[in-house]
Amino acid sequence: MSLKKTLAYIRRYKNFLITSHTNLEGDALGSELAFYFLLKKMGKGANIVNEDSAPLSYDFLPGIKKINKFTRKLAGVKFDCFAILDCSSPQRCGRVWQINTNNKPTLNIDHHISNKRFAAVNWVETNVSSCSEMIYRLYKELGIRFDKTTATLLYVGILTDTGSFRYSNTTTQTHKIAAELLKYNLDTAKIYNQAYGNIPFEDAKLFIKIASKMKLAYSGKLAWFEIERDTLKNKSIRIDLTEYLMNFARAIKGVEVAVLLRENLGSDEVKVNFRSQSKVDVNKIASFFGGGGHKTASGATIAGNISKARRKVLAKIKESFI
Ligand SMILES: [Mn+2]
Repeated sequence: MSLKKTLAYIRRYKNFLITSHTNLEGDALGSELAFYFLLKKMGKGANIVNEDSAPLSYDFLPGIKKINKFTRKLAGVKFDCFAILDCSSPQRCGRVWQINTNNKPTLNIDHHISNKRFAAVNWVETNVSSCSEMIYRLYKELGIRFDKTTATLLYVGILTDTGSFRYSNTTTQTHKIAAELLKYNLDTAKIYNQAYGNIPFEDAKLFIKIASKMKLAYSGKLAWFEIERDTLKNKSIRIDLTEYLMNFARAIKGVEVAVLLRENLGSDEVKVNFRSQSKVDVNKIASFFGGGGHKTASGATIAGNISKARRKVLAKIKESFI
């Protein structure tokens, strides 16, 4: 139903503004760029504007230079349809959401279970691995051919959102799509190394420093870390530190939930990331704190200092183990 409306919007409008969530990662960037190229192949205009800049580790993505970080100048960009990808709520777009002062039609394409259905057209599929899988579907429905660039972008989106095809969101369909994308001459070993290798030694040391302070609770079912404000001050980190830490914690025997608490630079807030093996629904836990995400991966921002946030979060998670 909403796929039909999505296709109608894509056919009807001529100039698109594309955005995604803050803390950009592979699926957000891959689906934005693949959607951008889809529109270009249809002869339409498109601009990508995000609240945040793309992490340096995604420099290798074809077309990455098309991605703009929000500035006042970009607030004047012309568009007749506003597409928000891989993003569950307007708050997660940051200031980009406010560009739409003339209330142009909004289109939300997303796979988060916590999606707020905030746009005029909401195409939300919570059983697919990634937003990139949905963009793949658009190419198919619209009869637009893939090429090496677009196949790479969608493959990277799927690769990163499935944790390299190992999370429970990986389906038969996910593998079928990946198999088709591989036909476009993709060097999967090279892509994997670009996405997960190339770790600067400074980043590795930072990872070790934080990981060495990991703690277990609730009979080893919870692993948690903290990153204090000063740890990341004046550091430019290339890797997705959260992903590395969470995957490390989740791989430990007996751990069912992993939590990372990070003091925000410049404000009295704590950003909390949650990961679960499968049993515990961390979307529910993050939603309790005003955030959201997926059943096995979610996040929230909690006001106050880190020790208060830690007490609240640990108490809430305890309920899942009783
Ligand atoms: Mn995603």
